[in-house]
Amino acid sequence: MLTIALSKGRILDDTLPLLEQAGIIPTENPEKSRKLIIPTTRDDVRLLIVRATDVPTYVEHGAADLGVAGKDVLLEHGSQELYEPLDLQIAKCKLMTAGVAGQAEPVGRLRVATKFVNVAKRYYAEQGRQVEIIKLYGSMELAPLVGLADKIIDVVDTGNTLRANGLEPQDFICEVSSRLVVNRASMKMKHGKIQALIQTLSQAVDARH
Ligand code: PRT
Ligand code: MG
Repeated sequence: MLTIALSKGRILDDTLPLLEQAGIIPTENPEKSRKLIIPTTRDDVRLLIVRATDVPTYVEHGAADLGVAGKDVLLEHGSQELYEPLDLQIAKCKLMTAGVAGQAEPVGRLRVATKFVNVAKRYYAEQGRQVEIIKLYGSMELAPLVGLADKIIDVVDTGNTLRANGLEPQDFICEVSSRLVVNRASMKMKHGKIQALIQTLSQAVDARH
């Protein structure tokens, strides 16, 4: 059995067409179903529906053999334990800093609100900049508007969410796309099956570009 961890929303939407190329089609709609373990048309493959940020954890511990996670999530999770054999080139966006449009930088220590605490620490350490990181779980755009922070670090696609809140994208941190991740032990124990899947997915990705 191969177990694949996926999150609902854009990753699921963009991954299902790729999995279909490998004959893997969920037997019920994962977006609608309340089930968290979804069988597929291949009786040796099942899907686990988990939070986007939990995908690396399931795969690292071997509760899932494979998963699909954003590079932002992987950078923040920071595991050396995962193989990352394929860029699926889906759910693309950028990790950026953002702040109130037209507002000057504070002179002293910068306060940065984000759910990407580890990414933020690394980024500002590289810049040699003293910062106070404020951990948030969502609605980051609010923080600079109410004086909780000077800036945020978040993923940005169109920038519409920032602009709608009077913020502007500022410094580019890195490009983000979703990656196939594989558990190390699974890669050894189920090598044939996993290699075949990686190959099929890789061809499906190439065909789309
Ligand atoms: O929602 P949940 O808290 O469970 O987790 P999540 O937000 O991490 O999951 P999800 O499904 O929203 O995102 C999964 C992955 O999609 C992320 O880890 C990214 O790798 C990728 N991705 C691609 C994005 C976006 N584009 C994106 N635009 N993730 C989030 N956004 C947000 C962005 O933060 C902004 O608030 O969508 C909003 C709209 O973006 P704009 O710039 O187009 O306005
Ligand atoms: Mg979300």
